Amino acid sequence: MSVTVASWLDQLGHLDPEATRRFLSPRLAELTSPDAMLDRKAAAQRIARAVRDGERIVVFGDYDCDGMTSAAIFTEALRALGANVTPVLASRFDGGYGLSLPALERVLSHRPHLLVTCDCGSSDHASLERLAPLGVDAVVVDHHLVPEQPLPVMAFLNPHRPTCGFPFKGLASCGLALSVLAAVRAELGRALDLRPLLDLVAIGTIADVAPLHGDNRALVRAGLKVLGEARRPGVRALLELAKIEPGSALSAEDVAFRIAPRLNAPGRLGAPDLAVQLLLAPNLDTAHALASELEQRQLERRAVQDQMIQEAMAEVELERYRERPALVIGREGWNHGIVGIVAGRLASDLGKPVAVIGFEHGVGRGSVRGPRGARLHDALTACAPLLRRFGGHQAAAGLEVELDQLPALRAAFEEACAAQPPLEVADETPRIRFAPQDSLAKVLADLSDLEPCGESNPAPALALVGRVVSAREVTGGHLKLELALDNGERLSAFGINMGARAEGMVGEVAVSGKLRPDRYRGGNAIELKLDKIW
Ligand SMILES: [Mn+2]
Repeated sequence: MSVTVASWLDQLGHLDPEATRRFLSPRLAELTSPDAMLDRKAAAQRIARAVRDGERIVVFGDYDCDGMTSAAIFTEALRALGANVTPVLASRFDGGYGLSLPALERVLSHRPHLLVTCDCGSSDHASLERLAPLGVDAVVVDHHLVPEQPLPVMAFLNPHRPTCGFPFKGLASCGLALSVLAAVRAELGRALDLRPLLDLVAIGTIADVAPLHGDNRALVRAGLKVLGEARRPGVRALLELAKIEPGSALSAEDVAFRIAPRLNAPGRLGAPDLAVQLLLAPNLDTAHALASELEQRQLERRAVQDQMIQEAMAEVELERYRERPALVIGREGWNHGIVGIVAGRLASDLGKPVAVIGFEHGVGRGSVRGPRGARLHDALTACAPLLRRFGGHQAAAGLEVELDQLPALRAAFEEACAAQPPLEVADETPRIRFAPQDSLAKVLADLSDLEPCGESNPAPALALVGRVVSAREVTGGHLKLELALDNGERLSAFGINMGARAEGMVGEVAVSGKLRPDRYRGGNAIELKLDKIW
């Protein structure tokens, strides 16, 4: 192993060789034993009975990637076991998150004997209570926070239940779904290969920003491989849309930025079923037809988003909101499936907490985002008397408000944000120092063993010192840099929007960035994508 990556592992605290081995090559065979997972057996027994007796099963998932992949996993595996299964997803425009009453109506229209909810259900008491009198059994598979009030269901599988002894709390719902299916398979004593479902587990886990350590690291590492093989028609069509060659090594970043947004697009426009149908498409023809519809939604989503950002920024300039401590902005007709993306963009551009609200008939639903460290839930709590509803986390929250409360909300939210201690803007990218005895190719290969990188396992940037051979500004204001390293190698580096730094850049420089194969030049060329120049 390269000295560079070995010293990084030291820094991470991987001093024990066995723990290091598990980190670098996690195995599915070493997943945490699921025996202590509360209600796993009960869930599997009830689902197995439905399979055996040919009962109608509805699998209900939330509208995001974790919910839809969980629903797809249950649907595909249970169908393979011969079950009668219909997937149904929550809709942002018909009931919103979780098993709302309108969602329950849609579930019941399929006249199920058994309902399995995934990625939601833990706090849907009102809907779940209605099932028993109708003779419908329910199994909840979820990983959201658990209210104290007991849930009226046959089995409630959620590692966050206080009495659940399963030690790894980081599984997303898609990981839980896979585990339940392994138990169903055992109950039925049937052969069923679960590995082809790992691509869906990778998508759901990464998109849900679940921690990429422990069991998730093993699941996602294996899942990315299955995803790259693209045997699933829907995945093959998705990769084509994202311009990713089947057979290439996918990163968690590819999933987060190129695959998940496409799957989310239909749900943001009120048609989440399209995405789950694509994931379940039985052949390439169907997959291609669904994928081109999906791409339409993706383009539509982007157009709506751009329009909203433009309108918001015009108002920011007109009303001089830049000078305010926080931004509250809302408009009749803004799509509330997209307000979250717009709020995130404005928060990062303006560097302050932002609430973006879409109003319909005088009632607004909005998303709140802010710079790292902002305490958004606290700020909303201070505005509670003005809100119909609010919830979420410190880092991302949602609200409902009436139109005539907007000016008062703006004043109260600004005041609450101004009262918070100033944010420390820290550069949080972990950096790994290049050891001159290594070759770039060796370091690049070792860095790929750290994948999947993302939540709880950030991708380190490589920091190195080199002598400037050439530095020039290229079209678009970018920087093209050629460095001579102490180990005798040449390295070309590329800095987005760093073109102005080229002037007068001579002698030794210290830089950092992401090392990657230079696909443009082909062969085994390696390039550094700069994130910082000292
Ligand atoms: Mn989830």
